[in-house]
Amino acid sequence: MRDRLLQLLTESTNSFISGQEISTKLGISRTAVWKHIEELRKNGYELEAVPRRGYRITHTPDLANADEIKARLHTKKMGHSIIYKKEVTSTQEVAHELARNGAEEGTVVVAETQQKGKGRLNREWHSPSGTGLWFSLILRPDVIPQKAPQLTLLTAVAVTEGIMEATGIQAQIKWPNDILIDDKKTAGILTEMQSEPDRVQAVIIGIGLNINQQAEHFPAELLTKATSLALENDGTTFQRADVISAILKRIEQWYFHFLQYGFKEIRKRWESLAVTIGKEITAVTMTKTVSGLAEGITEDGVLLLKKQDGTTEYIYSADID
Ligand code: BT5
Repeated sequence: MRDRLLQLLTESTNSFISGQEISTKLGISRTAVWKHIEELRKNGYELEAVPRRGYRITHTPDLANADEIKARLHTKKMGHSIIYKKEVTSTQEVAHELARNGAEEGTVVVAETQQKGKGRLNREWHSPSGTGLWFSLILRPDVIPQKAPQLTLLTAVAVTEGIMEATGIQAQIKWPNDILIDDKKTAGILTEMQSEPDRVQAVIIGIGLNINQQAEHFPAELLTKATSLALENDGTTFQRADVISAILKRIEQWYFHFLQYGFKEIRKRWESLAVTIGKEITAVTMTKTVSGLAEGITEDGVLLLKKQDGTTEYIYSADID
């Protein structure tokens, strides 16, 4: 109910909406409307109430809970079920558990902070409370496990486009899973899978996105290589719920496209948003270090590196310098 009330109020931010209209649209009594409005106030909303005109939101706190996100979502699947936690070890862990227990596709787990946010290869993901978006999304594509890396690239496109839509900031993608602004990392994607040998059961996509951190929120070792959307916006903060809903919308659009038409268009879009392509780079894999010209990606999302001797190396997983 609260998410529908918020939707009505946020859709009419400049004009008032009367208590009567809210009551009719939501099918609840005027007293119930009033109680919900009081509840919003307790949660940090400021609402103007004018006799005969109704209510109008004058200040929205930066909350990224289920009601706030749902109030902004117009998706068919993504985010229909949102599990919001104040604190978790890792949203990936919670999402894995839910997926094993049959959670539906599109389920989102979002947390204010993670005690053990993780990156690839069990690296740490710094997730300070209330500043960024730390969330995991469950997908259940009917594809073979080898196709799962394509979903990392699809997500990178969706995150980049979602950031642009919600904030006007142009980010770029660094293969395979980083989103950068001015060469500094603002988001990372971690794709994990539950699968049988020939069939994916669930793909858990973890997204960590720095939004409202100021410089003092970053540990010293990250300051030189990480940034947040607010830092790229002269310190002015954003509503995290606006950003996550824009991202979920884009993920849904591209995911439905992927299921129907495959990876071709996504690959093109990915290449147009990527910083990596066309540059001399060094890829550090688990077993070796390879330098060369990043030519593009294959249909499966594998990075093509043209070496000085003219041969092409296929890079499946690496860190890029
Ligand atoms: C990633 O790994 O970039 C994937 C990060 C995914 C995090 C999300 S948050 C929600 C979900 N739940 C989780 O537990 N995880 C996912 P990787 O490419 O391995 O990069 C990790 C490296 O990025 C670290 O070793 C640091 O150098 C750097 N790093 C850590 N925290 C950062 C942050 N907040 N912003 C920018 N860089 C960070």
